[in-house]
Amino acid sequence: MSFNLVILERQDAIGKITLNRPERLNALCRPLLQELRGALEALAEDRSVRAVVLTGEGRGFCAGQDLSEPALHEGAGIDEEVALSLDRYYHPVLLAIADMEKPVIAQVQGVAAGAGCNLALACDIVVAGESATFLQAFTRIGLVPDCGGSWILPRLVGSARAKALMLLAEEVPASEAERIGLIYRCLPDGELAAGAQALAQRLAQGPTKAYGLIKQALKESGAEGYGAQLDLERDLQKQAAASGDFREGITAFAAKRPPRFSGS
Ligand code: LHQ
Repeated sequence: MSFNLVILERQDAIGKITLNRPERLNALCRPLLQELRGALEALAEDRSVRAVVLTGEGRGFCAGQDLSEPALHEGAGIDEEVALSLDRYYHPVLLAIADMEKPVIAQVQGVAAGAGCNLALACDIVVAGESATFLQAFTRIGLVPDCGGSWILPRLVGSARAKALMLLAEEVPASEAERIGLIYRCLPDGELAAGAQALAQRLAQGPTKAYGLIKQALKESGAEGYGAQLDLERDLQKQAAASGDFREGITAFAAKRPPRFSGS
């Protein structure tokens, strides 16, 4: 597989994947998600790689779903397209991270919004620069959290905070994210890359098998299972994507104006 929308690098025992659409704040389109899945699978299979870093090129980590993707603008069937995107393009990426038998570190600079926020939180350890922000952007466009958000957020920060984050869609600065346990560590911007690299180096020298087993144990600690929750999120997202408010949200975004939600 050749890579254009992600950069795949290997250095010693560390694999690094960089989302590479900086002009769109690394928004996630289907081709990018396919490459991301391919890169994750390549690193999963490479026994010489023992830790993985996921980051973004440019001033943002990832702005979530590419809201200009043609499939979201084709009118009838938009809900089906959203559900299909989750099933076919997002879930394989998230499961590749969850199933990866080595630690994955998210190195977050700038904004991590919507699916981009939950992509970062799906990683095993999240480190962020002090100017980074985490944003459950979904309700801003009339959608519900997907990409494992409803699974991971209550586990990280408790139900009260998780609900507020998801309902209010407010930006959480990295320092606050560290304080409430949303992420592992907030670092000075100038130390982010070196900090993530040092963590990866340490993990790459650690008990890789044990790390894989720890990930398995944590993954199976939920009552219904991660896959079932992803399926549930898909079904709910399909309903949200059929709403008038989603249509308004995406139209307002394109017109660069605040949305006027009607509750429809
Ligand atoms: C973008 C995006 C973007 C395209 C910035 N798309 N271009 C949904 C449906 C289907 C399946 C799966 O799951 C999902 C879940 C989701 O992810 S829904 C949530 C989608 N994401 C958002 O709603 C966030 C939208 N973006 C924003 O609110 C802002 O751009 C943030 C707060 C992220 C950053 O704001 P700024 O730092 O002020 O940057 P900007 O808005 O000026 O963006 C820079 C450029 O990137 C700009 O393009 P332009 O041509 O004007 O320079 C944006 O249009 C573009 N961009 N996000 N998601």
